[in-house]
Amino acid sequence: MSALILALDATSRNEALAIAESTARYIDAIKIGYPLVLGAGLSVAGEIAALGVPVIADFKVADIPNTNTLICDSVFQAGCSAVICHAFPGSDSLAACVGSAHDHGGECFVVCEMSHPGGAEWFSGGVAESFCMMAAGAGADGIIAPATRPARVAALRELIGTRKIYSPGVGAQGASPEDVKELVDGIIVGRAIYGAADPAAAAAEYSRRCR
Ligand code: FNU
Repeated sequence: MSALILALDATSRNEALAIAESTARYIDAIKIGYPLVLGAGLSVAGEIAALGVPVIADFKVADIPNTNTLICDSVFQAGCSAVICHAFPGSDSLAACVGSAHDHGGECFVVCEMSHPGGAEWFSGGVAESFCMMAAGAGADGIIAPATRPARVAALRELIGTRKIYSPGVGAQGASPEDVKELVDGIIVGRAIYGAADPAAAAAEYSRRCR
């Protein structure tokens, strides 16, 4: 049983807000990222949050600590409840993201292994496990792990314990909610909902399948 997180990668503000409104009752959070924010501006985060849906900022923050702090502070001041960052810049950079999140009463999630086919090239061979340990050591609230590779999610669950796992890759990337819903805390679905002819109906169906 997992929460359902809508990855709202629509690129226009009006379309995004219409989808957010029509799907809000079926979803537990909305994840926004560069596709929407570069088109609509960061203020769209506050507009979505005003609908009563927590907003997760998927900026995969990956810079020096000071820049990470500046980015994360902006994200939380804009109304987001969580930020997603990368681990590879190092433990000090990661600590900056976690620190900003917690200073604002928010959460920080760390990408440990990516869901696309190329994600298996770089993140395998112990890298994802190292990132997972870094995330735990930095006090992060959870990790991102690929629904497209449930065995990898299970392996990372062993390391991350009771911290949260959010899992993208369901729908357009080929995975099903049933593949990981017992292993993770949140399933991230983008195109299969926001690109559907009836996004509300698609959200309702994914919500049913995540429970
Ligand atoms: P959909 N996303 C991902 N894989 O897909 N943040 C990752 O490993 C990761 C992500 C995001 O394919 C991706 O950017 F770390 O349309 C997109 O916003 O269902 C969403 O998850 C998946 O979208």
